[in-house]
Amino acid sequence: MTFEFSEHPHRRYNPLLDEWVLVSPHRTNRPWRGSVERQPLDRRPRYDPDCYLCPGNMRANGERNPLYDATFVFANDFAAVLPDAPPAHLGGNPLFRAATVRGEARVICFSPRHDLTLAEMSPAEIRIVVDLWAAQTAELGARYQWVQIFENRGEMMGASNAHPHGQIWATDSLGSIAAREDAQQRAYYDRYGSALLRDYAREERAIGDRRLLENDSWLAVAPFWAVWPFETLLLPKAPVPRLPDLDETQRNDLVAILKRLLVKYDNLFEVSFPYSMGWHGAPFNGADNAHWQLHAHFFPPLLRSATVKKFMVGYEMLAEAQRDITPEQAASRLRECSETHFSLR
Ligand code: H2U
Ligand code: ZN
Repeated sequence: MTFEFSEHPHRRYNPLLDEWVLVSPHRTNRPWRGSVERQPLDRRPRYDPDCYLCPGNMRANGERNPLYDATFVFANDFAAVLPDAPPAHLGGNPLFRAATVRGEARVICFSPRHDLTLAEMSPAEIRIVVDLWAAQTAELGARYQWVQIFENRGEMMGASNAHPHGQIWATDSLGSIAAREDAQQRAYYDRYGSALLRDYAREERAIGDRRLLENDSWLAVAPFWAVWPFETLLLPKAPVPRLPDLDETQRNDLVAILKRLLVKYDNLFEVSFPYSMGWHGAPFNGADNAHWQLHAHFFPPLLRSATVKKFMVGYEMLAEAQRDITPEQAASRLRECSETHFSLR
């Protein structure tokens, strides 16, 4: 039996996290039947008087949102981290370690329109969000080592509200995943003298079967080591450490590729596609960070329809993450998806 990535069980290495994923393609070798369970179109009002993110409405803490007309950022009323948390200390027992964490959490409304998603917003509107992500990163990066920008979209991902919004958590230390990506990129740079994600992007562009989208400044791929069925990694082609470093062209190209990717996602199962996405850029630590390359991860939970999600359970909680369809198959399905949003057809 000669080994085929598309046929035989194997494990793939994630060099960003120093983790492995079990791939079991033989379980899905049946061809895709293309069954799309049509969901009723989720028609929301442009303004929802009960939404705590809509312009002019009252939030949980009694404050009223301004009548914003593009984006709006506010300090999270239930922030997970606080700027003035007292120092944590728990003695010297290695089994009971704790650490102080200080930080800030913000909520960012992408649009005053309650009924839109990033995928449905215009390029000009998305550009304002990109600029805001960059500005927030720069502002908080002056005070905190790590600025985590993210979006939880859809009830399936635990988003509390359908109003288009994301979050920012800035902390004085690197979270575990951020720290691992930092260490892994540094180790690769020390060993090979080039940046892991820049080498990776170059290889993926040459190979092509995991590439989803590309424009002058950006590349979107289904990573070789992806865990989530339709996971995507979005990478700038030129060296860029962080969001604020993106120039005018790179920002406009980001808007274009983001919109195309999100429309494809929505078209895959003809549903407003749930996901968690977020940006990883070099830590604000005063170091040179030549090993870092800015990137965004998209982790969507859906597996085979608008309602069937992947569960990270059993073997995955106890041994290792696992997937059935290969990233190459996922990439091919996404490449076939139209770039016109299904709600407009
Ligand atoms: P998610 O939908 O990703 O959970 O984000 C919504 C955030 O909004 C959540 O972190 C905050 C919650 O704490 N929030 C406020 O800050 N004020 C409110 O009035 C309600 C929710
Ligand atoms: Zn709203």
